[in-house]
Amino acid sequence: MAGIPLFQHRLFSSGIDTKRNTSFSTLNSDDILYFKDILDHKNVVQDEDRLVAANVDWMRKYKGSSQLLLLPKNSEDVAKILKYCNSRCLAVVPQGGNTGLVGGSVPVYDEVIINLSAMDKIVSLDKVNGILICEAGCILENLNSYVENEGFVMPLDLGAKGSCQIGGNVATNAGGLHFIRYGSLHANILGLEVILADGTTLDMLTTLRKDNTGYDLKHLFIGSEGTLGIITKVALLTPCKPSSRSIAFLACNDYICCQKLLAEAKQSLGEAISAFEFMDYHSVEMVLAYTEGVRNPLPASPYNFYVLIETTTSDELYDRTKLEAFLLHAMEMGLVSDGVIAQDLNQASSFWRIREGIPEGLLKAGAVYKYDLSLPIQVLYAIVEEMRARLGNTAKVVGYGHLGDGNLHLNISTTHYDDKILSEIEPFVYEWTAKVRGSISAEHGLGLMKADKIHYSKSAETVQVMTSIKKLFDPKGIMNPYKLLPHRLFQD
Ligand code: FAD
Ligand code: 2HG
Ligand code: ZN
Repeated sequence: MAGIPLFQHRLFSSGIDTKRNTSFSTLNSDDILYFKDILDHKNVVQDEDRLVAANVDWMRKYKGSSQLLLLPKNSEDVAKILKYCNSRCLAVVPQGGNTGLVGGSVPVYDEVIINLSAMDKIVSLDKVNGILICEAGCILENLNSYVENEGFVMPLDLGAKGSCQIGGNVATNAGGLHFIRYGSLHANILGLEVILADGTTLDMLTTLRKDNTGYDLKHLFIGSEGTLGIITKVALLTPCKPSSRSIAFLACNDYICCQKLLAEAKQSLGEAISAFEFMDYHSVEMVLAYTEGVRNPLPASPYNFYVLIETTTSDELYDRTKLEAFLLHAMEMGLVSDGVIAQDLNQASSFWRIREGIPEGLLKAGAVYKYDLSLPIQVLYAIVEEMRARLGNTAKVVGYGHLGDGNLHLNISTTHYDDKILSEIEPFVYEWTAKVRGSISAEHGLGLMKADKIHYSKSAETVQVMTSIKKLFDPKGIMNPYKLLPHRLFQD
């Protein structure tokens, strides 16, 4: 076996303390022979460099010690792999583009990594209804380019689009930048094919808009983070591609102005809004400092908040006139201190680069503690200010996110991970969120990071039902163990 140490007990830089489930087997040479028998040899990866990359997450915060990476080429391969792993009690971690932000996509110990990247075929596009069927390993950006050529767009967009896979998006129920317009994947996914832990294929790959024949099981897999089965195919609705897109980059003096601007935008721009993103001064400072070629389109004098508004319609003149009139009105009302509308596609993408570049800027700045909160809009920024006051100059606290959806990304940037700082942040951030009846995961999921924090957002009875569902679908608990639900619920 490759020389990666096999831990029995792990304490992560994120403060998570867990023990390896002793009922899981460890990989042996017969297992490798079996996988080489059912897959091409090149898709049974034991190469140390590739294992190192597959064992660590995007933030380089969570590291596993898996000694095997499997790359199935089709659903049948996935079914054979899972059936075998289940019979041998070998734990597995499904992996897509490995861009997840909660430590869900990498092993905790020696789980076998099943990466879907070799399953990247488009099956069909119904051009009358805009229904796309594809394999789970298709990269989001590639899917978008494909459907755009046919006059459609993907109903979701995110900064990680160049690497994340549609299967990973479904497994995390990713929200992203156009949620305000197209809603959640629960609204856009029409069908799924899923392989369960024991290798059973659940064919739910329908393309019907309406189907009330019993429980709609596909919804259980949307947001299940690889804990119930592996998503192998996806059928989803792709909206018509809007022919016009306008983008404004605005500055606001305070958070109240941002809120009022959102209310006004909803009133005046209505169904045309496709994004309403906000960034505080500190997050913009972060992206400007760490990303080459990105500059603030507004004059150097710093503003406390920035808002990016995008409208998309089928009429360019209408779109632009509406956004200009709105901007003028917002300035007259004193909600906007300065603002600029993109004059061409280059400028539009440079505005988006500022917003989409924040996670990468934070990554380059050093260690980062990420919190992805759903909060009532009135208090959404208060937690950022409280955290800043609490941490003083030990850390940089930044707040940004999908204001139009009530989703704050609270990020705390430090030079290195430090238990003392973490103890100042947690459980404070979770208790605060629970007190205002928010959610501790708006769109990133729970993964390993928040598996044992679920009770802050879900009642004991709800967690109990979730645990029963997990045990029903995956009685041996081999699917992405230690994630989403508290591990202690599965220990004898
Ligand atoms: P991975 O990271 O590989 O996996 C994520 C989880 O899904 C894991 O638990 C994994 O086990 C499971 N999984 C993956 N594939 C499958 C499958 N086929 N079947 C079953 N389970 C599977 N998220 C948002 O919601 N909104 C954003 O705006 C957003 N922006 C981001 C920007 C950046 C720069 C980055 C790095 C991340 C961002 N994310 C965002 C996080 C988001 O969760 C992921 O980008 C994306 O949805 C994960 O897809 P992936 O293919 O990389 O999945
Ligand atoms: C985004 O909206 C992503 O950019 C990442 O969801 C958020 O880095 C984060 O905290
Ligand atoms: Zn986000």
